[in-house]
Amino acid sequence: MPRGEKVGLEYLATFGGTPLFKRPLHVNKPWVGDRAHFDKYLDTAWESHWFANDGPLATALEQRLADRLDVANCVLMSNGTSAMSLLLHVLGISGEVILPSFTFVSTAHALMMQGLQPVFCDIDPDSWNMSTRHCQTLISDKTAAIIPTHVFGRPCDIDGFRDISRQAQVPLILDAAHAFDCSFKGRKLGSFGDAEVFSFHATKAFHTGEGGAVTCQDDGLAEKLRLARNFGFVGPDRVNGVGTNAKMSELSAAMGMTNLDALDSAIVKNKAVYQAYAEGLAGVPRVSLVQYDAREKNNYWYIALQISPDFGMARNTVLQILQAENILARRYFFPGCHNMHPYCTMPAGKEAQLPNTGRVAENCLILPGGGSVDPRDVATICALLANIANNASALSELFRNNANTEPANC
Ligand code: T4K
Repeated sequence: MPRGEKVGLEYLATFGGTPLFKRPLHVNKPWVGDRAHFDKYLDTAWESHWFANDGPLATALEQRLADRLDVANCVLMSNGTSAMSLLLHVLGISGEVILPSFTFVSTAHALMMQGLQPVFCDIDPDSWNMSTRHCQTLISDKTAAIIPTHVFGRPCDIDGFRDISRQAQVPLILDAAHAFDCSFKGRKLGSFGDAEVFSFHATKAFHTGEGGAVTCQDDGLAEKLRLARNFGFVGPDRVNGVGTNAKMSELSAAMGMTNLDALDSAIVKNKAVYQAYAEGLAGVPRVSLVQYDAREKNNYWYIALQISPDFGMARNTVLQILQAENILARRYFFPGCHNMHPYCTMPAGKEAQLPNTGRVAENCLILPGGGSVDPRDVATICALLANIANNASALSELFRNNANTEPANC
């Protein structure tokens, strides 16, 4: 019997039983490539004493990433949020920007810091990506750009957004933070829209510890980004405009080179873990696992679940039970950006009508995934979820009198 099938509910850790896992299982625990490769790359920085400012490792990594994604330019940055901020800055736009509320809050913050107004758009209930239909209704003469996210690596409706952005004559920026090495119509993400923005944070499918990039086909845009990430320097003592420090260090680039060497085998492992979940959850009632289009390239990094509203127990109670067992599931992206400060106090948040965002944010759960999870542990997690699902009503009864102590966001 898989260990998750604790026979009596009283053995659950939330009721004082021993947790199923001795050590916490994190969502998106970083994976790493070969230590010997890392040492070799670090040695080059160590020996040359070159650690920053367009060093040889960062320059080589940019070229390898551009080749891998089949895009003309990859401009590395210190993280995904700086990449987005700098892109907004060099585009020189002003006004409103349409983005999903069901995404990481960094994009809304980047807009605010560039003096732009976020306009939150609802998602499609099946893909969880920004809805083209709703986006169309939000376009106005103040719209300055559109920024959909490829949520959990599944491409948004790129063709639909391209049409909308062309008609409105505004840039289309794609947030590809989750989507490294994923494809749309057989082509890797990175070359669509006016630009795509990646995060290479440690918790991403491909990472550099901290890092990010803007990819684009336009050489002029790439050049502006390269200057702006280095204070606008066009040569020693010569600055041509406002810039910042958003450069990637050679240490991060060494991590990136190492992980790129190992990425193919890492994705094979991610897929095995995803498939173990797909098999383990197949018979579990009223939960559905996010599906990846097998005709496309996927990184299989996110294990995203939807708990059906008729599950018999609130998603937050499921989360509480899992966490007590040391399965540190997360609620990305709860409660949706429009329900977070400061957006919930602004008309952009208060007046937003986003029913699908609300439903998905209330019912989603992200489970530990990626190659650092042992597929046998996946069997245990799935058996526990089956046990919870099959006893949801009885368990809910036990939780009924628990006060909800979570403070409201707004
Ligand atoms: N757009 C989208 C769609 C994004 O998802 C993100 C970032 C961005 C843009 C912005 O890109 P960056 O500026 O971050 O490059 C985490 C990540 O920090 C963030 O990068 C990510 N999205 C977001 C979805 O998740 P938190 O606040 O949830 O992080 P934290 O510290 O709670 O860690 C998440 C889990 O990973 C925990 O279970 C702990 C585990 N973990 C974390 C780190 C850093 C590890 O096991 N090892 C580690 O080294 O934001």
